[in-house]
Amino acid sequence: MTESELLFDRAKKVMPGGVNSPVRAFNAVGGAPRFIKSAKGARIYDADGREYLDYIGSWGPMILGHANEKVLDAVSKTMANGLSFGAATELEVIMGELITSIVKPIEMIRMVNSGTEAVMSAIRLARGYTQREKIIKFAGCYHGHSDAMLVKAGSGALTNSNPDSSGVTKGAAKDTLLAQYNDINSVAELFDSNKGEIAAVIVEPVAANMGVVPPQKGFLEGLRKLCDEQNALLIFDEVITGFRLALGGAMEYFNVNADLVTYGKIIGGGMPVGAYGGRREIMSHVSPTGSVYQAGTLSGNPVAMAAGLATLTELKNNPQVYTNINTMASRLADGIRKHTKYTVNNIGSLLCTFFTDQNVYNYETARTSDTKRYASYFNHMLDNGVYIAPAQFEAMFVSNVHTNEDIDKTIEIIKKFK
Ligand code: KE4
Repeated sequence: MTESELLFDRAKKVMPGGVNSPVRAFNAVGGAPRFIKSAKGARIYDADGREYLDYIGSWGPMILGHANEKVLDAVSKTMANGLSFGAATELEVIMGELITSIVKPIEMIRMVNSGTEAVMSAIRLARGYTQREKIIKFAGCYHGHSDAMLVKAGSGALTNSNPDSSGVTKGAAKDTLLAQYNDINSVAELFDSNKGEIAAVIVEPVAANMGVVPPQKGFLEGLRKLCDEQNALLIFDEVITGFRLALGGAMEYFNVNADLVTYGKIIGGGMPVGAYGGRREIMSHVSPTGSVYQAGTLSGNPVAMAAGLATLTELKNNPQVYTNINTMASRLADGIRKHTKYTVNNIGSLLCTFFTDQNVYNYETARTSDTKRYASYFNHMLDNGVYIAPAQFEAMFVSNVHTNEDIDKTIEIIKKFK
């Protein structure tokens, strides 16, 4: 048995499915998940010392690559002063000033510890601010695992066939209305049949949890218009797209402003960080200045802030990162299209190969994918030293330390997949 298999046997005795997050399990692709021992740049190394070219990057945070010197240096310097105080620190102020200086529509921000917490808090704020209760989400979009969001959710919920999780009560889910991604009429119909009751529409501006599904022309603009007409808030869940699609995220990339934005992943540089932000007149409703309560022991943790600040500062000072990662991702997508008959969606540094011959533009079309074929593809890539998502309904992430040689090597390996 390999070290990963031995570790997996032990893990299954003490953790559900042997993992601390279902998407890490290999249920959809078979075999034991690889237990990772270290990582550097675009490569990860498993417990058996095997090297993999990594296109997950911890599900998005590692846009600068693993173990970036500047990030590690910032973390080690900060942790020498203590790990957590449960009190305000200068680093949180610097983080707030940096994000609000980069993302103009955000005047105030609150740090939390995960994307789930960011979304859960933003939903509560939208309801408190509008005094309305209903929320529109899109089938196949994943916004973390808070109860109200586990309705036709994507990512691991979709992969493991529980998009409507058990344990979520009817009461918790009754105010979550479902629309279809890229179908603005499905949203208009919900507004019409729930007049004056909808607090917000939450959307992944690029859906990346049913595989990668970019917004069609006019979709995001249409959501903006409907929310303005109906006095509802538009929430962009930018946990994946934030600081990835552009420094200013999807709002900059598509030139559409949301009222609230949620972040995770990249803003923590690999440490547990989430955040939500928006206009001052909305954010001022958050405790302690307002009546919407939200709190967290480790929110704005100094060590996590140091990792996030080092990452965002590097991105701000090196705008060519975006051209670099987008060009490489586009080359990879073209290479896969050239050598397979499958649908490849790519936007920015995100891409996904759908094992279907149909265009994939929403939950229904994403689900035409042959997940068994994807499993064979995954294992072909893994056996050849390339680490992609162990599930069809996820994304590939290209980092700034992937090279053209890496892309060429990946395409060569894909060419051999039969
Ligand atoms: P976290 O709570 O996992 O930090 O963030 C939840 C979340 C919210 N919104 C979007 C758009 C997200 O993609 C996520 C989390 N993404 C998954 C990967 N598809 C995280 C991986 C995991 O669950 O382990």
